[in-house]
This record gives sequence, structure tokens and C-alpha cells, in this order.
Amino acid sequence: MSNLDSPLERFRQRFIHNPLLHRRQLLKYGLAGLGLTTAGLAWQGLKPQPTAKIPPVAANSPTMGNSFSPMQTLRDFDYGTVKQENGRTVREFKLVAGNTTLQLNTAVSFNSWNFNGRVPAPTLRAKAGELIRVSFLNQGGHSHSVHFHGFHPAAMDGIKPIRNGRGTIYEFEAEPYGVHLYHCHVAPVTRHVGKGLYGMLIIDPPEPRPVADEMVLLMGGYDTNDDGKNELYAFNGVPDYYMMHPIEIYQHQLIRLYVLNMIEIDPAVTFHLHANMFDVYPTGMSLKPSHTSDVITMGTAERHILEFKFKYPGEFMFHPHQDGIAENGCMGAFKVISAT
Ligand SMILES: [Cu+2]
Repeated sequence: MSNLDSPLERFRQRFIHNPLLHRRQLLKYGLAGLGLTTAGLAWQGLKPQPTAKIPPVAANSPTMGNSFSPMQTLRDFDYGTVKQENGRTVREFKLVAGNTTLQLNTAVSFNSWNFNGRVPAPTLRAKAGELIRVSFLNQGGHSHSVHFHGFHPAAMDGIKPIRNGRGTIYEFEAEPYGVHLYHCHVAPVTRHVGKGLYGMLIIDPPEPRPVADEMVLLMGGYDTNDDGKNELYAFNGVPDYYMMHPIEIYQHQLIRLYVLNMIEIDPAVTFHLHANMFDVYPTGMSLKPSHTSDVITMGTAERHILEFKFKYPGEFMFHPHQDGIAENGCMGAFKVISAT
């Protein structure tokens, strides 16, 4: 257990009187971790191999008053429905735009616009060279669209507004490999993205990357009073979630973070990891790191793969080094579990 005098524990104590927030759940050695391992094997289409050591995640992870749990969406990859067409692998995905109330903290509810009822949207994942087919249905009440980053024909660029109640299909080749994004591109884009219409697209290289405990961290900002400034920020949708509920990982285990800055309005933020250094794979478009650091700067829509292992057990924070942004919700921590 954490030391009650630690800054992390003091931070948590500020919230525990709150009935909307759940105390941390006891670890349940259920099927969640096994499911990830099996999915990983199926994905690679290989015989059993060494797999990443991932602490089990309770099926009833805290939601902090929301309809989804950032502890679940952290390692949740949507591989779509796979089909073979003319000798080619097609991955079909479904995105539905809608509106959901997000509970950002005990005082602030936020009317989000989102894909599939969650912020960020599902992390879509395919392999380089496959065909991606996304069925989009707009039930959001306003016109929306889905604009993907990566190579695709002009007709698939997702800048044409799709009216409420209508749908369309986006189809394009999964290229280039890397960590990309998708978002609504209806003007004003700042508002549509700020309301929550964004997600990550991961395109894996032809040869799989080394086995790792993989997770996504998307940074977002919330203009809660429509004053043209962000009042709150979050990793994966819910402010301060991973401070209240640190991400459990194992000591010495390779961790692969897919990080994306989707904070509108503020020009750029950094990502800083405490007590460690990470290898940087810019835009995830290389198999070798460009350099090693403990801080990286990202403008809006910039993203990278960061890899590291923790040498020491304990709790270690991560956050942008723009401390006003960190202290307004864009802060989290890893809880490194001893390997011995
Ligand atoms: Cu939109």
C-alpha cells in the first residue's frame, strides 16, 4: 500500500469522500489479463510465444461516474471484424457518433460528442497492407465526419459533413505503419474535437514489434464554459483518473505507450515520465528509436510510441510539464509491482 504521507496518497485523499468515485478495487485475478494474452497470440497468428506480463484488470474497474472505465479503454484495441476479399484481408469497423454526458469530476458534467459512447473513441488497429473499411453512422444531432490521418484517396479524406441520421463508408489501405489518429473534421473542428470526437488508429508493421505491455494515452482538453479556453484536461477522457487509480505494471516488463496529443486551443504540451527514460519512435513509423529522453514535446495531433521498463518498484507519475495543464487533470501514475 502507498505511504499515507506520499503526495500521491494525499492527492487521492482529497477525493475519497466523494460518493461518485470508487475506492480502488482489490485485484481480481480474472480473465481480463488472459484475454489480452490470447488476443495478442491470435493477432500474431503464431504458436504460443513469450507474452507480456500484465497485471490483471478487474472487470468492474472504477468509472468515476462514467459509462466507461479508462482502466479498460487503456489496453482496449479494436481489431474490427476480419474478412477475406479477393485474397486480401479486410478489417471492418463501426463508428457511431452520439452524445454522452461525461462526469469530469464531482462538480463538472460535460456534454460530450463522441464515437461509440466513449472519449477517446475506440483505438482501431490493423496491420500494414490490409484494407480498412469503416462504417460511420451519425446519430449526434449535428453534422459530423471521420477524417483519418495516413495515406488515402481524396474521396476518403473525411472532410465532407455527414448529416445527422445519415452514414457513409470510408475505405482505404492501412498505410503507412505507425500510430495515427482520426477525428471529426466538421467546422469548427476545435469544437468538434474538443467535445470528444477523436481516437487513435494504430497500424502495425508487417513484422510485429517485440512483445510488450501495450497501452494508449490520449491527451484531451475540455472547454467547460465555452470561453475559448480549456478548463480541464485528461488522459483517456476522465481528468485525474490515473492519479486516483494508478496503472499497474510489472517491474522490468517492456512497456509500449502509444501517446497522442489531442488538446485543442493550447499550442503544444510535453509528456514527461518520472524516474525513467523512454525510447522514442516518432509517429511510430520506425522500428528503431530516434533517441532516448524523459520528456517529449507534441503539438496538437502529434503522436509517438514510447518504450521503457521500470528498474524500481513503486509509484511514478507522468504528465505534461506545462504544470497548469497537469494540475487541471492531465496527470497520472504507474504503480510498478515488484518482480520478485
Ligand atoms: Cu463533428
